Amino acid sequence: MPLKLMRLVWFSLAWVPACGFAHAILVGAHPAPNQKLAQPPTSVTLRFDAPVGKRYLAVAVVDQQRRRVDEQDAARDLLDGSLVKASLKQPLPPGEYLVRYRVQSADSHIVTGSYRFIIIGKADAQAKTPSWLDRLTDLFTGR
Ligand SMILES: [Cu+2]
Repeated sequence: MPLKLMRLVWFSLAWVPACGFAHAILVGAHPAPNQKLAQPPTSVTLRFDAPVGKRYLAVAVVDQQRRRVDEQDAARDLLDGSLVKASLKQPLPPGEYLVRYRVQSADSHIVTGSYRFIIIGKADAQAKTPSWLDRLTDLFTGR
């Protein structure tokens, strides 16, 4: 490789932020992203692919009016550092909620993320609104 090109490659690599370890990735959650729950959950549990740091750890759950609905007690599990749990106010009314989290990866870099879950009311869970397919089926079967 010509020296000039080698220098160019070296310089372009130097611009990539050094990162020795993989960043913490959310691999599981309860409630799960976009999950529709008939029963209000009592807590949010986040599972990462590796233990996360205690520092900078934060979980905030807000309703559609951006009000905090968590008990601001986010903490790692005592035995499993890859599990993070936060309690929720009881009981949460039906609606859409946003979970936002911030954790520190093993390489000290901060990872943030967010996802939504929905609590559906009991009335919503029971009343089944006919879909277009149901209506079409009704039309053909003459019901
Ligand atoms: Cu990193």
